[in-house]
Amino acid sequence: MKLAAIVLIAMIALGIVGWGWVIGTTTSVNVAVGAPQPFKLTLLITADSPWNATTSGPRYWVVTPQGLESSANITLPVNTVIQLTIIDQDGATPIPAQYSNVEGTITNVISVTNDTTGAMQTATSLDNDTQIGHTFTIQQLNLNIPVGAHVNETAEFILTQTGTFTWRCEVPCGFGPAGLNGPMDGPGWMQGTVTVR
Ligand SMILES: [Cu+2]
Repeated sequence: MKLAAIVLIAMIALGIVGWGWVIGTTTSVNVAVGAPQPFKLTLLITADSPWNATTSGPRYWVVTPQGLESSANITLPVNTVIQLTIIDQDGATPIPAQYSNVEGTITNVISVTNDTTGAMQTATSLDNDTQIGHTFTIQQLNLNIPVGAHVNETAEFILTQTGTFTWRCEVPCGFGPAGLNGPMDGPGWMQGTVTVR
């Protein structure tokens, strides 16, 4: 009788501990699965992609495990940390000063690694006359990321609004007297859409 009682108490205790463990484990697993993982977006800016038979220009690409894909239509998840890397192989072009400040990234910073020296720095702006190659800008979402010339740059941001928006480079890096033609007009070159969903 005594032994049976001890066994019963032990079984109840084990049961409680066991269920507690299961519930605890299940809960923590659910939290881990449910929390959105950061989304990685890697963009490459080539300096001289062939625009036509005789002319070449700078172009944004999306880097994927399968290779380079068009940047004409980029899809990003809403309410998720986007870890953006931009590799800029192009040089600097003077740009309107208003686009030299980092806006809309987490704590409004970018992290810039120089291609040649390997030196890394965080920055809240870049010099608009000498340091900026291009920008990755979504005006409708108040996102402006100046991209250094010949750098590997990272930034994190969260988009909280769903919809389709226009991304564009605000550096006059195209053809024509004002630099606004060609790639600046070309979807998948210096502009495109970002669909947030
Ligand atoms: Cu550009």
